[in-house]
Amino acid sequence: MKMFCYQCQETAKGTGCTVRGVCGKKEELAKLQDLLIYTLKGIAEIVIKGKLDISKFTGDTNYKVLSGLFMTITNANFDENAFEDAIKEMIAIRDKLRESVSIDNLHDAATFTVDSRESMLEKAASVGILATENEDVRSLRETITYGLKGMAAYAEHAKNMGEEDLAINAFIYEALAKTLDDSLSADDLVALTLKTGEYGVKVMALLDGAHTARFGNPEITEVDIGTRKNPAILITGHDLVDLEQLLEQTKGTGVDVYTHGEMLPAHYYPAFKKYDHFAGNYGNAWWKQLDEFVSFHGPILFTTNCIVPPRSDEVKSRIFTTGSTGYPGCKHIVPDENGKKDFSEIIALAKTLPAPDEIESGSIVGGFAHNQVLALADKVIDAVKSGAIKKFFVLAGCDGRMKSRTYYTEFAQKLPQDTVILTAGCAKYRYNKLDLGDIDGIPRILDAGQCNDCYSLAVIALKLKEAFELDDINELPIAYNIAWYEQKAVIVLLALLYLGVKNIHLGPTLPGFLSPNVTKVLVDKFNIGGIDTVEADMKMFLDQ
Ligand code: SF4
Ligand code: SF3
Repeated sequence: MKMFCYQCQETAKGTGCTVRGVCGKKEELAKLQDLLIYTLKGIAEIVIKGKLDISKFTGDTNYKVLSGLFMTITNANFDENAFEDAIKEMIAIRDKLRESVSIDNLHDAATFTVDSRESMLEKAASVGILATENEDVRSLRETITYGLKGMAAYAEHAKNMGEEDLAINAFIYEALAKTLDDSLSADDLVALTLKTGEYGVKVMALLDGAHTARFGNPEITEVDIGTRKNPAILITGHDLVDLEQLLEQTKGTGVDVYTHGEMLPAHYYPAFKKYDHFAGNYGNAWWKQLDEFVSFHGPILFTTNCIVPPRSDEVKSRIFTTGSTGYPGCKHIVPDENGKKDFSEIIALAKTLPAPDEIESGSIVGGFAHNQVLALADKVIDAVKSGAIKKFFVLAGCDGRMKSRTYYTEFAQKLPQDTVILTAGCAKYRYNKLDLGDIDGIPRILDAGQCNDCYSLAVIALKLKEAFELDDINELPIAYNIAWYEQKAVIVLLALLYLGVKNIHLGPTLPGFLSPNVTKVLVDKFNIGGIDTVEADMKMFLDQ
């Protein structure tokens, strides 16, 4: 076996990528990612055993740990050199921390040494996922680690806006350290998995607060999906601070800015409406980029996942990365000491390239985050009471390449007229351009935003529970049919479980990292299920 990775939904045969990732990740990259995670666990062990006060850390150590986790998320970073540099940097930080305390019996992760790429690869071969022999312990350790990756991504976004909650960083250290601890039982790790969900809620609340404080509350917005005549830049990923800087720097240059994939919800924020050159959304979810980037013609800025290895050098020459993303041969833009990123090279390139080809026209409507939906609460509650709305369906999460995901389009199309879809994340592209009409003026698809805005859906559910004076969130007429792909979806799922949501159906396949016994625990405790045919599932959900 050359490598082993089973962290995403598209893992080979549903069990693990062993030769090369379906995502395009090669053996060397997979191993460097394994070693980076191992190094971060070593740092965590020193922090926990040494009882270090993380609020006293200098030099952005806490942020760098978040970034280290973030860059290993599926499709975030394909640049081996970036991982080699990160490993070296984290080992230097680890060794400095270790020198500041005196602790006996540290784990190898806190002490190992490597001095070259070769030695890194050699070390990585013995510290990957399969180093944990017990299948259930491995499954739980990985579930926690993937949840932490998603948590780190959201914490990093918040920190980019100057917001942090050190209790979240402290939990990340605690949980990472515990994934090295052989004395913990499977039950201990189940408890830690649920605690990861608790911190998942906290981090999404933190990010929601940071976004809305800085950019305002998302509001109902019609987003153009056609094109204009000017040269343009396409921005994708989830980082709204990068978008803000790009919009500022493109002002008055004659270059338009379009969003792709998970950047679409940026249009819903009041702060971005003032930019006339913020033209609209181009294309669909991440996996369609291979075709859509060709017809876009202009430069593309990746702020976070999901990158698909480009097919041609022409497209590659137009790709720029920043933050935790990276791709070999593509220019990576780093901030200066004040956090400012210089996008002038991207803007200059845009001016030399043709305007995008129009691939569709019209508009889509979104902006139904918690504040906007709660502003409509009376209307929504009346519609439920009168029976005009029988059920809400949370169809949120990630999109992906698998053909079986046409299930979600068909499911949305076949839902009865008295149902409303609540969505967030790039999963929405499977149905957000369908004309499903409205119920007494309430659109039948309510898009709350990015994957992290699944938090909004939880807030809406909790408020409805209060409004209907129910004891249990599961008594609400809400069904959860969630699509997942990468590790942010893992933290969203764990957060929903922590909030007590039961009967979640997860598709298009259940995670390969869940062992049969761990799956059984989730079924017994939360009645989690997979998906079947559209007809069978529709009947099952509507009978609930
Ligand atoms: Fe395979 Fe997914 Fe891992 Fe890529 S991220 S190597 S597709 S399991
Ligand atoms: Fe999508 Fe990659 Fe998960 Fe933010 S952009 S939801 S998959």
